[in-house]
Amino acid sequence: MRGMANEVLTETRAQVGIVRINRPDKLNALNLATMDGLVAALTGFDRDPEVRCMLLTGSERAFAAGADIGEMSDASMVEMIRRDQFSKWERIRRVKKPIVAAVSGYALGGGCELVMHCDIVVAAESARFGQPEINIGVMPGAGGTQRTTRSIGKARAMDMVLTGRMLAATEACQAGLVSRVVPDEHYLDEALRVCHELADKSPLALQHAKEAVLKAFDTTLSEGLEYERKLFYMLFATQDQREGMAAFLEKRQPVFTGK
Ligand code: CO8
Repeated sequence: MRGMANEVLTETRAQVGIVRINRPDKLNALNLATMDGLVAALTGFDRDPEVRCMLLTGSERAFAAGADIGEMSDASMVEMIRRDQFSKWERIRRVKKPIVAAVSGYALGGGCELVMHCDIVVAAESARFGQPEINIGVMPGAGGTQRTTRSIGKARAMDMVLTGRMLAATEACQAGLVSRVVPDEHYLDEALRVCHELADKSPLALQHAKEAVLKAFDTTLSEGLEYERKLFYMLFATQDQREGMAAFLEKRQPVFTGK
């Protein structure tokens, strides 16, 4: 793969921006350099008009086993505040194009939280998900108490966050943390297939749809419905809406240009 920083590798394949976390010896623990690399890769692809969606993956043994514990173990509260690591996570949260996670091995702590920053999650059967921070005397800090609760409900979120127990891929899928589980050897192919499928759709419709779904995490139902309606109306100002509906009526495949 073409590089950015060594910790994060990037590559483009037919309008899909591929981002790979590359610290396999450390189970892809997310140190500061890796987080910088991730932000640069994802925001770079978000700005690139040739890219329509992103695939985020790790290695076979680990998507990411959490924040780098060695980098945090001696830090004071003031030092942690000064590092302001969460502004990087905020930046990833604001990525507009869809991100598909291809997860194999461990997705723990910050790794599981990173999965929850993605939009569609494809997991290998042997993938494991967890928020084990409680076992090292802390708690989740990059959304692990909030996004788990909203996506899998209080009972399961409490179980994960308070016990640190790992969920197997099928359990994570049943709970709603993951959307597809495939045999280990197919997880990357399947995620890439999803990406290519997304790349053929209207990029503006995708971005608006992503924004609307994420709004549901953040607002009341009536405000969310209002927001959805406005985004829906806005799409009628695009050529892609004309093209999509005309193609349906003419019984042909649409060609979306992002205009
Ligand atoms: N940080 C640093 N190094 C790690 C981490 C990690 N999170 N996880 C694994 N490693 C390293 C190990 O130290 C080891 O390095 P070395 O070979 O140099 O000793 C190497 O990766 C391989 O790991 P193991 O030998 O431990 O492999 P095992 O197969 O025996 O065990 C486990 C795999 C179960 C995944 C085990 O490595 C483990 O428990 N890892 C830690 C998991 C964890 O606690 N994660 C949560 C971290 S805290 C967090 O994520 C807070 C997020 C807050 C938001 C982020 C902003 C700061």
